[in-house]
Amino acid sequence: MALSARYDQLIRLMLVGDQTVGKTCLLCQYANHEFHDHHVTTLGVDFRVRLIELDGRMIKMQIWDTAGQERFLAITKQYYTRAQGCILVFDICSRSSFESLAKWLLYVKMYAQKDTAVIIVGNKTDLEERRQVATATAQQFADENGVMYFETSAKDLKSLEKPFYELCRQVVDATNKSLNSAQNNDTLSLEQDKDTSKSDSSPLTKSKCC
Ligand SMILES: Nc1nc2c(ncn2[C@@H]2O[C@H](COP(=O)(O)OP(=O)(O)O)[C@@H](O)[C@H]2O)c(=O)[nH]1
Ligand SMILES: [Mg+2]
Repeated sequence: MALSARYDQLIRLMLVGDQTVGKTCLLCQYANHEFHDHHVTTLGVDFRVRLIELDGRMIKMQIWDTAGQERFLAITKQYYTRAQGCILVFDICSRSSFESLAKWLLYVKMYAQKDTAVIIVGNKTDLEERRQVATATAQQFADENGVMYFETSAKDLKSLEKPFYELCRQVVDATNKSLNSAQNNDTLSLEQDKDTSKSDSSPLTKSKCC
């Protein structure tokens, strides 16, 4: 069996955000340890994979890279529905890309599943001198929306490990939680079935003795 095929769980993540904030670069760096200086417009969607170990289990992350333009929304919409985790990316050197976060959050609320995990990433920290969005401002926005905030540079692989790891953890925890509650429901309905069969038998018992 190929090494890449050995995993315990597959999770689907998605990168969203305005055009040129660095979504494709983040993904290339995280999955393939490469950085590209030139911008190539993402057409619709593209994906890459990366395996990480979490609590002794191998998790295969399938990470979808979407185009930031509205004209691709019709295509990307269906990916929201399947994503278990979303990374909302903005460029710390672009105030407008930060202001767009409200719109991207709205799309997640509109099209993704209710329990989809979300994090916000402020990218391009290597361009600190051109920063337009203070860390505290972005952190406050994240806090107000109940999500975690991270800052990254697509040039620095180390800065990407934590956000992806945290999102992966949130998705795995949510999956375990829903599996547990499904199992509890099964147990409950089994017990209810037992009870019903008991009460079903009681009229018989009664009719016997009367
Ligand atoms: N300095 C710097 N440039 C970046 C970073 N991330 C992306 N870029 C550049 O920003 C441009 C747009 O990146 P891209 O990944 O194509 O953006 P996307 O449209 O969001 O996918 C490209 O020229 C990248 O080289 C980063 O962290 N630091
Ligand atoms: Mg792109």
